[in-house]
Amino acid sequence: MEKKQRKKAEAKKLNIREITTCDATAQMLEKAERDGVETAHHRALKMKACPIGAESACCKHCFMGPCRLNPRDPYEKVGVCGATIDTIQSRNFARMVAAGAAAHTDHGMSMLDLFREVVKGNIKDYTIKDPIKLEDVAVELGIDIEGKAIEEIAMDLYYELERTYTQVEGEIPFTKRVPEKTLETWRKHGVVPRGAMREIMELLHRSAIGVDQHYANITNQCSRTALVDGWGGSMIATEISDILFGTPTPVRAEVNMGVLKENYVNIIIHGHEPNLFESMMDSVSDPSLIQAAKDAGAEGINLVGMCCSGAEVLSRHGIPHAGNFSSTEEIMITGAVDAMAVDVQCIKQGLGQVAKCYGTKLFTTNPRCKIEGVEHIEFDHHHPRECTDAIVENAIVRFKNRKLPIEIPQIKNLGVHGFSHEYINYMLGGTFRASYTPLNDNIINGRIRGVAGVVGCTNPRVKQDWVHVELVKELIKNDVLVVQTGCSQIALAKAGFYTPESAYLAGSGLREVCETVGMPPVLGLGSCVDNSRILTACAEMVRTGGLGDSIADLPVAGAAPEWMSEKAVTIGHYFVASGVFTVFGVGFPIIKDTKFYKHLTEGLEELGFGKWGFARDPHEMAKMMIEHIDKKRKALGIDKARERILFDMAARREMEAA
Ligand code: SF4
Ligand code: MSK
Repeated sequence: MEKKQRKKAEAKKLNIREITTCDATAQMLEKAERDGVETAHHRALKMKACPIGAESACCKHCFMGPCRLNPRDPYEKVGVCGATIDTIQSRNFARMVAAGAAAHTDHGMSMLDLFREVVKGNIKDYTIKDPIKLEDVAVELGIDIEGKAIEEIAMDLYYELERTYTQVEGEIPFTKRVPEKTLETWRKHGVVPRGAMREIMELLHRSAIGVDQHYANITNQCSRTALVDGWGGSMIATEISDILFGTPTPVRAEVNMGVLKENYVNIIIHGHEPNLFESMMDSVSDPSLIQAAKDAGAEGINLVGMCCSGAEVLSRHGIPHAGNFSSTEEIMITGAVDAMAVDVQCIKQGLGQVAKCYGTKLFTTNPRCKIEGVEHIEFDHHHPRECTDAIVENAIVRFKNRKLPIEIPQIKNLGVHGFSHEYINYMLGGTFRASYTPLNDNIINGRIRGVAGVVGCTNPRVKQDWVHVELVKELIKNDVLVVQTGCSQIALAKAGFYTPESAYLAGSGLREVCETVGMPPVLGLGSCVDNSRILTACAEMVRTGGLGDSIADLPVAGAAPEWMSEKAVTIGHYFVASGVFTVFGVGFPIIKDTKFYKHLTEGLEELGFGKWGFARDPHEMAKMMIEHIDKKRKALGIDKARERILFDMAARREMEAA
């Protein structure tokens, strides 16, 4: 090989230790290199991000363009139609918010469809598992439940929640959960969502060529659309899933690739909608299918989750979880995955090629997500077992015909997951006086400095899990209680933060509270739609009292340190619009110091909302979040002089040795 070519090839070789802190993923990436298999990490290395797009300095909203502005001098020129950098950036942002909101609200719609069919008796495979939650939500939304049968209450609730989608005027039902002062701010600025279809439609309209050309006005409709996700689609997905499948309570469960079992038929479910997973749980427990697996030489069937539906059933049922978004191709490199079934969202098209390399049976199951070259077995919630049984049968055939060597990283991390809002209420207050009062009291007395939501994806553009873990370490060390969902929850679980014993990593105040209650300093709430649980918790903190009148008054902050999905942007914006300071890592498609940038990072806060922040470095992120929490404590008059504990190298080494 020519010297030049060799240099080029070496430059494209993965530096695995720079790519991930997940040892299991690293082991599989090494195997991928040996096997000549390509993953998203390889493609990210080869595919340099477009520098214009990375800063959102381009527009292709019409064919007079596409137009490119100069990210270094953003006011130097405008698009052919005259659009300024602020219009272009806010419209691009709007399109992301609309897409993310559509994803979560469509997911919520599926859950609502399922709920209606179960209540009507048209689906027998699922039932209402949590009638108490059903009644609680119905009462909260003003439904009269006196003397009514469960089915009648459920149908009333269905029609009430359906308004979240179809309503063209008025306010969506879950605004009843929003603290009064927060709602006042929304009303003042005209951002109370009317209905999901209307808001998403209007945002797509307004962000088209020649419509809304004022960045602040566009941002307003972004807020309205994002709020219909957080307090609408996502909240419905969470509440209906709890009612149908059970509200999570803490459960011990294992996470990481070591949950695969060499002598078992291994089946992975990856995606977002829990109905596929719930049905698969029935299929793998079916005695005839277990017998078929044994007849094929297996010891049994091993069901494992990945990504968000994995995080949801991990939290709800303690089903083992094999890894987050940046490990979904790598898991198949073990050779031990007999079948992987996917539904919607965060499903890489690259899975198809890796599955082919290792003979894994990969199936799409949802009519909204098919992949060219991948077999589709449609999941119909009226007959769910037809799909999931067929996947198990295929997995058994693959197990019987395994030819390639198996290499499963022997790493498993045991932890406690499943801290729903309801359980936090009970955990802190007990059965008869369930309440958030002890949490608020401990924030007021300073043992807990504040609460941070650390959520979101992993992204091959940054070292997998590292930013999540470093950020959380520094937050808890500074007495900030951390709540988590999605791929971030899995990152911390793999790093061992989900045991009550990990309280020793927390600052003395938070540690004391954790030890008293017996909880870890990092609480896992479930999937990314379960970020709605964080909104509910914020509303409850305001209602409990002592921490201000609106969500914007609370000493809380949020972060998505390794985000990649449009859904993450929508989540970020519904937290901001709800009053929370939210920091995004990786980088963000925006140019510093443009008017739109200043509006997101300063202007929104001046209007009574939260605000956006951006930082790549986890320690910088932690600093920004803690400063914000301290600012809120000061405004509430509960600040005591205290220093931020810097997490230096010595402290880090001490932890690593422990
Ligand atoms: Fe260019 Fe304006 Fe068309 Fe965008 S909408 S591509 S800025 S002409
Ligand atoms: S799965 S949206 S990578 S969290 Fe919800 Fe993970 Fe982000 Fe998908």
